[in-house]
Amino acid sequence: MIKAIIFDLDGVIVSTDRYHYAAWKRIADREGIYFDEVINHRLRGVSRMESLEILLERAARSYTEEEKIRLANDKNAIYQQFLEQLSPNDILDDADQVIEELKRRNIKVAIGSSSKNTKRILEKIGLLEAFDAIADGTDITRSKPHPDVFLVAAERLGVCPSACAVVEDANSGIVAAKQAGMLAIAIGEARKSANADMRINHLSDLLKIKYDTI
Ligand code: B16
Ligand code: MG
Repeated sequence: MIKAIIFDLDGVIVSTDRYHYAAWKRIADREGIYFDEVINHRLRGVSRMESLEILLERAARSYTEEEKIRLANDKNAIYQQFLEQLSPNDILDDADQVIEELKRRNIKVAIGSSSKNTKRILEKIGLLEAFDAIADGTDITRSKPHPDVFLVAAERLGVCPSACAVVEDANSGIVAAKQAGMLAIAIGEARKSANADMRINHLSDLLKIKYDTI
């Protein structure tokens, strides 16, 4: 029986993915490294430093650890400038209403995001208080596809992993959910993932699932 739903943030609750892309693209252009939206797809759900390693696969030279940290910090500064524009209008797919209705039905709700900017983003879109628990990039050292962030979320909710479902837009997150022993519900891009247990088109589809029979 499913008692809790853990939501990915980037690409599920809010479209910060376009800001990640724009910020990485600026770094890549500055360094003369080829980068496009297809490569960007591989960055979904993975940590900032791992994202940088993917971007540097196309680099003509190698970078020292110090240089890598500087590039990652520069990217984050650009990304954080974009985040300033966020408002409750950026909430995707009536996520706020779906979350409230799930809570009304006694389903616990949490965020499980690889981002270290999670709380800043939730504050900007007015959802910082909406969740029963938040687990993010500041809680873990291994990002998705490792299960760690979802296991932290389950522990904070006080719900055992097998009673949790995860809603994800990235294959890395779907794999992480399965590694955590959770039900993996795919939305958006992740619907292509062979690892998903269920596929939905809209967040409101979450209200049609009979959680007490799963
Ligand atoms: P930050 P999610 C992930 O968020 C993003 O999908 C990924 O592109 C990003 O690199 C990662 O957060 C780290 O973000 O640089 O803000 O710490 O999909 O797990 O909500
Ligand atoms: Mg995501």
